[in-house]
Amino acid sequence: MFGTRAGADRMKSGGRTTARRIAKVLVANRGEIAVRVIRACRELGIVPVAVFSEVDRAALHVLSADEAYPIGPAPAAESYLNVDRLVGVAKAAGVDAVHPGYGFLAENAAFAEACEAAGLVFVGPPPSAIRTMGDKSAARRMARELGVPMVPGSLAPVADDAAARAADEIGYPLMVKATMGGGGKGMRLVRQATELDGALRAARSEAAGAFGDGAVYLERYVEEARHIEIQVLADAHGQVIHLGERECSIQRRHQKLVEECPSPFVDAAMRERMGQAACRIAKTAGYVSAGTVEFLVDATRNFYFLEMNTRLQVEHPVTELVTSIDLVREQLRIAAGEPLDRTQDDVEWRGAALECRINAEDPFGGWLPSPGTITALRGASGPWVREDSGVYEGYTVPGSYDTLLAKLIVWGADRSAAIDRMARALAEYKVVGVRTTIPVLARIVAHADFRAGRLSTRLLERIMAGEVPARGRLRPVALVAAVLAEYERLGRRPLTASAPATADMSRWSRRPGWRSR
Ligand code: MV4
Repeated sequence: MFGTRAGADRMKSGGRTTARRIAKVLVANRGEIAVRVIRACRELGIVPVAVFSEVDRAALHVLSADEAYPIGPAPAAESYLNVDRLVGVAKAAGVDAVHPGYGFLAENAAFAEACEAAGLVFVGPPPSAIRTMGDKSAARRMARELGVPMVPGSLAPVADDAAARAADEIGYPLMVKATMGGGGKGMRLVRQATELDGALRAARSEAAGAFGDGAVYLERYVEEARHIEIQVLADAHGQVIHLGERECSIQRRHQKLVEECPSPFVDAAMRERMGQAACRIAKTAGYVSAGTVEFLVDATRNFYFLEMNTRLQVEHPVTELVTSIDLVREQLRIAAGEPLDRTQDDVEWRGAALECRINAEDPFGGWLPSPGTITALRGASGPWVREDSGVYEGYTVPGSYDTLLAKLIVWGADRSAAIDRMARALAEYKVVGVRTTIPVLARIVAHADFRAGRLSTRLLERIMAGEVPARGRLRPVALVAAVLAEYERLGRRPLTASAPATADMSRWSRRPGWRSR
């Protein structure tokens, strides 16, 4: 449909669709997700256009696009969050549409509106759907009206003087959550009534700082909860399908490290029920494009609606590998007014996929960001390994943005095969010059509890404390990955036979002083 006459013909024929030919797209983002969107554009014959801040002139997404435009200084507020600048560049470049990626302006209704007002297609949901779901109270009321299970709590934001009574009705422990928040910001656990005032104050000030709105609501705390989300796809013609769940296996302070599809906790019947609930929520919100409905799942498999993310998510590739559906391609097709090309019955789930996030952070040094020049880089590849990267050897990771460098995504016939493959891929992956999360990821996939699908919130703490998995229960491939990672962490030379005389392998070993860069 892209790069052909078909879209234009449909528009001329005056059918009920609002088909628009999309020939050129502005990618309003940076890093790996900008590269990911550019790849989808290429496969569809769409001309990709990049934008860059002053420190991103030589970034991979800029090198990957056909055209690239400067949008301002390094701070995101002056570049990647600058609505007027982005819309101005989009018009000057003559694009038909704008893809926001994730983060930055992806869930900003005003940006979607500004695009539409300028005659540009926003590759995402309508502004009204972004607004409804951005307000967690409104989203909760909608879910409640649909009869979707929810954690007991307040449906409207609570005032300070009404909070104590509302809290007594809900019962302790409970959570204070930012109405305009999401992803854990402006969220506090309250174990007993004496902690309520302090938690309210802390959540309100964090929410006011992060979202410009200090409104909060209360929710009963679900112990030992799992965080499971459903991917949905909705077209502009009222069709909504779900692509099953993802589970964030391991996270730290709401930063995800490992994600997977399917969840080891979800069976076909539960997937069907959660999927139907997610589709009903999306449909009622007038949702269009790819979106994600988040649920909490308790120990006895009851699920509760949490919130809807109105964007493409970082972890979308695990769903792509298991369903064989290219989510960015579908977003672009949907934005062009195309109907979904399959029904719910056509969606099939095959095997298992895992994603590990490789961040430029020092997990053994307080997880501090580790910007700097990547002096040596060897990615992972081979059968059923996908690397979505935003960096290259010689690239200098700026300190101004999120630390995500790349994502390693693998597919296996089952979860166990995928874990073995991830261990192998992590053992291949080498980054020199900046510290990364790779050693921790290698420990995670080597851990018996992770392999058994026991994904408790305390697992990462135990792994970081250096707990050694039970003897004899470790798969050799995972053992190799973990040992290699440990050797590198300790600054030892790799355990290899002597290298060919002609090859300079020295940069692969971390020489004393590399820390100082
Ligand atoms: C909760 C919860 C327990 N009870 N809500 C985490 C991300 C954000 N979207 C919501 N989160 C939670 N909400 C209630 N009512 C526990 C979490 C939570 C969590 C859930 C699953 C897996 C890991 C977690 C880590 C921290 C908090």
